[in-house]
Amino acid sequence: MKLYLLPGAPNPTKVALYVAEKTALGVELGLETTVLNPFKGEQKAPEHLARNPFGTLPTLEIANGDFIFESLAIIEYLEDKFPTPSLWGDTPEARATSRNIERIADVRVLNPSGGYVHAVNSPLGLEPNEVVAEYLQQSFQRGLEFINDLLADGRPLLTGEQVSVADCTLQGALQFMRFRELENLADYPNVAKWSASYRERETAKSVLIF
Ligand SMILES: N[C@@H](CCC(=O)N[C@@H](CS)C(=O)NCC(=O)O)C(=O)O
Repeated sequence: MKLYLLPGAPNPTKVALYVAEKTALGVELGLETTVLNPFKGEQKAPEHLARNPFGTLPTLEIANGDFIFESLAIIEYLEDKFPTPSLWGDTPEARATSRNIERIADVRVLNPSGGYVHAVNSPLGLEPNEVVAEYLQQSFQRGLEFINDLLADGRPLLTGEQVSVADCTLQGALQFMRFRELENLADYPNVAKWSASYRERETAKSVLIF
């Protein structure tokens, strides 16, 4: 399987952290990874558009030659291929809860914070837009507030004692804000504590560049 990534970007980081966590648990995923250079526009080059017509990353070429280009679909495919140990949890209830938290981290934090970064200080050189930035900031702040409350019970990781896909997703989002010096967790002390602790993991150190 061939996995294509972009450095520092939220969705590729989510998948790269998932791969690092799964590998650290002893699973050999058998991935050949290629990192594209966004500053050279490699994600919009004809070779990549042939894999993924949206010209985005991550993209995974799977066993039958198909290309999968939604980060969660990539993770679910790898979970289906390598179900144990699971990065969702061991019971239907644990899996439902961790999927719920992951969706909140993705839909309510990663997506709006990614758009916010592009509206304020885009690494791809997009025009700043204050109105869009304000709207997206309010949106991801609500997501962070929820996660901050969730962590108030002292759990070390987002779904409890064990690492899950949710941790990978939230850290992918926060790293992108750090990259553009826009991360501000002052109002979310539990998220700040979780993030500092997560970043001490060897898996995180092997992936995160900001
Ligand atoms: N919904 C997709 C989003 C993929 C996406 O937009 N990736 C961004 C990086 S986070 C990208 O490739 N941006 C470069 C570009 O659009 O040129 C997913 O979950 O993977």
